Amino acid sequence: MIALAGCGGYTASGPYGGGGGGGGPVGSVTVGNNGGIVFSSAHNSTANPAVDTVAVGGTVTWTWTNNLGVSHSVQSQGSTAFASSPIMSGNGQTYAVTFTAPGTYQYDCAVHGTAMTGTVVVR
Ligand SMILES: [Cu+2]
Repeated sequence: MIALAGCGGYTASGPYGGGGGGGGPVGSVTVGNNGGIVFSSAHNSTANPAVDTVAVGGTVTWTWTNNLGVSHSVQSQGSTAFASSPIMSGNGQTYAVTFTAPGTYQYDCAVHGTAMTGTVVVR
């Protein structure tokens, strides 16, 4: 797991498998399903924006699913900073962020910008 500098509120990890401890409920987002330019919540089917709500300490995992060769990434907006790296085009890759402070965290895709968006609400 890599802890990023800054005023925090989150930690990011690479391929899923980190964590430990008792986090809150998890969020799960699919990235680019069926070749689409879309983030969609696996829990409530919201899309562009995908809206996931997790408890403080909860982890959201993004999973690249059936992308049909289209590249995507996850990058935060606003004053917080998290981003998957590199931009990924395959299937089955994951990116996870554990949110440790309440707030509303908006993100998009570095390739598709505002055409592909999501929000994580932490409380
Ligand atoms: Cu994209």
